[in-house]
Amino acid sequence: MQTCRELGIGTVAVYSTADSDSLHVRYADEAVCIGPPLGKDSYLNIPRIIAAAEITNADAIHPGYGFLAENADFAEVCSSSGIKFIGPQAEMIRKMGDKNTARETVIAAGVPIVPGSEGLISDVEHAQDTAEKIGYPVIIKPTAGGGGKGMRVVSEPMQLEKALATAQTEAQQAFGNSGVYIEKFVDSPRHVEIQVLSDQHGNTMHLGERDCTIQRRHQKLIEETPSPVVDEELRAKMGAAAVAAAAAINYEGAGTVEFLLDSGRNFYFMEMNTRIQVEHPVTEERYDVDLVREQILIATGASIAGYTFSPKGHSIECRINAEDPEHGFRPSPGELHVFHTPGGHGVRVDSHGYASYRVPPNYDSLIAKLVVHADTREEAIERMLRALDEFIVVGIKTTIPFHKQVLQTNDFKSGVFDTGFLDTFTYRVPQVS
Ligand code: MV4
Repeated sequence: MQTCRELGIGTVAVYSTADSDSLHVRYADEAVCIGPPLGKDSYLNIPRIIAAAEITNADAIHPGYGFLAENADFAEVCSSSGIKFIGPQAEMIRKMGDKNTARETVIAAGVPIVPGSEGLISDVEHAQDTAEKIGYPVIIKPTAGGGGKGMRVVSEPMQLEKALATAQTEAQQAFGNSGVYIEKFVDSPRHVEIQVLSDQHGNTMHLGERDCTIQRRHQKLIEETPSPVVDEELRAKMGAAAVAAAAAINYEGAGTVEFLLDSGRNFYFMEMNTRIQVEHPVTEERYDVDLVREQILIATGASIAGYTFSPKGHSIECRINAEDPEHGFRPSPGELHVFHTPGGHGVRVDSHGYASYRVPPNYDSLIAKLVVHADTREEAIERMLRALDEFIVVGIKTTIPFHKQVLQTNDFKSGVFDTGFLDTFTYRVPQVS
């Protein structure tokens, strides 16, 4: 909506009754309540959202990064209702949404993938043959999953039959699709993803990587660009692979191609996210670009041919969640009695919060993205620590003190760590807050 205001485009917010006091509702030119808190009654209710667009005469819908952002049926309904879905066409979402299809699609485009099954696993014998051929440990993944949901690591043949049955049952329950595939398990990888932009005229480009290795239970907590372990040569290779993956489906819009990077700096395609992501601001800061503006321009048919970027410096994002790091990151909803956000040179805060706002218990716990930009990684870490100190939230627990501790560890400062980082990190209750 900030971008729309700059472009002179009017905005309509949709909201559930749990979000009537959220800042996005106040910021919009118009707002339409689409129902009660449960997703199926509001934010996941396609007819209600289309109705809100129709009564307000909306030309387009920006799906954000939650709920229906990667829902092919929604993109299709928008299109058949004469509303531009700001993002890719339904078929593109479908091709990447089914992870086994995505794998087969990118293999054909020459993108490196982890050795694994050819197609979905048909039966136990197929699973055994595949695992013998690629070697243990292996990982079973649901084809309808993504983001780590429902994955199972199998370290020896004895466990395979049972793990397969459990994975298939869980996949059926969680996604309504029991299809699974098998990959060689990559030990202690880093999560490095490439930002891509594709226009409607067949042009695709990449805007470098984001390193999202610091995660807890598949929830990213800290993201940065550039990755401390990616050099110009590797960036060019990963960038070309990401562009090939997007081009293979004739992609449109902003997308992210996710890779695992192993300790030998080999990279493997994992999945493609066909939406703008939470962590896109780190790319915006280093590349000096408004990615949402690019999404909107691409949706109107603008060309990206001739775009060049001069990436500069280092950017880090810390996700400020309404969670209690002292108690296993349990949700901590409630009123923000004080909400003082940091500022100054190189500091950006994206948030729907304000003093007296009540964080509802219904949705994701992200309340702010704290993003810094500086010339070097060392200076970005110092700036982030300064900004975290300035960020005052009274009323609920947040991840702010957790971030302060992570950023001061020698492992984080060295830049050399893997996705197991938080398994060995112990949060200590601060003596003075
Ligand atoms: C893997 C893997 C190891 N080997 N695939 C998790 C998110 C999903 N997109 C892919 N994931 C993984 N896939 C193979 N063949 C390990 C993970 C993984 C992981 C990846 C990135 C960041 C954190 C992670 C935590 C656990 C597992």
